[in-house]
Amino acid sequence: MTAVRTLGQFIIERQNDFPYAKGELSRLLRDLAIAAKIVNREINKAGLVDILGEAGTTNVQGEGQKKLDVYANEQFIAALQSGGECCIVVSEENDEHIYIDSEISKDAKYIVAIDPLDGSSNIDVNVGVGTIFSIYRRKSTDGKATLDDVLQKGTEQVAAGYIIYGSSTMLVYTTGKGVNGFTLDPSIGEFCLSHPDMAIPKDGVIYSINEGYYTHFPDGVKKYIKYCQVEDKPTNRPYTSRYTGSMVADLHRNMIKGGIFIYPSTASSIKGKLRLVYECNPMAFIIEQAGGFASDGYKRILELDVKELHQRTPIFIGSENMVRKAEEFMASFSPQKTKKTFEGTVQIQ
Ligand code: AHM
Ligand code: MG
Repeated sequence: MTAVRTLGQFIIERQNDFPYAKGELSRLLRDLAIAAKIVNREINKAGLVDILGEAGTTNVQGEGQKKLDVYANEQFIAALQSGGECCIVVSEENDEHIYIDSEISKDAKYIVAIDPLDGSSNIDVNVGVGTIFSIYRRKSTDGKATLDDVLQKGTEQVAAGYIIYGSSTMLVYTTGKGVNGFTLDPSIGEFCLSHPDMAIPKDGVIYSINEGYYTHFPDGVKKYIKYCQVEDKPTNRPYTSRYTGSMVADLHRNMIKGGIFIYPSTASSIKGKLRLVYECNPMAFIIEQAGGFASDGYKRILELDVKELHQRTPIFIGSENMVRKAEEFMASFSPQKTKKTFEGTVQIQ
């Protein structure tokens, strides 16, 4: 019989991967996992208690908040507040970043960005949803951490992960040394290592995009979709289309099976829909650590400048060869528009 390795044991074993590690990051990951279990419990009984539907409020992006959005947000923030390792939380559900000022957090070095409930419109119909988190170390060395500590490039992440609340609940994370997945065993209430050293195939046959917006996509994306649909046996085309409405669920599937997920710019939303800080950067870090790639159609996601908390970006992410092919279509049919300024050539689209 193989011994079960819990997330807690695994985190402690891996702590020595970091020189001078004092266990702070390990404790932070533990706090996030505890909140995930609480949120999971509530999601599992969502149909039975009065937690389905709208909360009657909107977030900073003007999106209606579901009751579970609000609940998940509160749980993750509470876990980070009481854990003592986090000095600032950024959440999709809060306009501004939140300082944690408590006595136990006065020496906290980490900043956490979260999308507490990704794909929340799936909740009311019992389809998978997720949580995404990203962890940075503050750059400033004294005083209160600042907004500059938050606005770091994706390459500066020290850890990132997601939780998928699906037919089973999984926590998948990276600290920059590969990707490992843990499945929640409800009988013992522990995340147990089930997917060690996850690797995304270099090629795949799945493309995930909301084709309902087809007419609003840039030409490069339209041509790439047609490329995916054309019959060509040597390259396994036509590909299969799969899209759930939760980036976490779509990317989790594509990471295991091989595929590409795209949320491009549209005519009405030139920067796309998904947010860089707490959706695209953490997923890009995880996918790159698994051997894949993430691009905004032209540049690596992890190297994009971060100027605002709720900044949006188009994203092409998944199996490396598929993302590179999509980039070729963007370069040929939707070349980037630039203009010359005193500061040099800047992108205008
Ligand atoms: P959310 O975090 O507010 O739930 O929104 C993000 C989600 C992604 O998970 C998903 O891929 C996308 O929005 C779906 O949007 P659309 O309905 O426009 O396809
Ligand atoms: Mg989201």
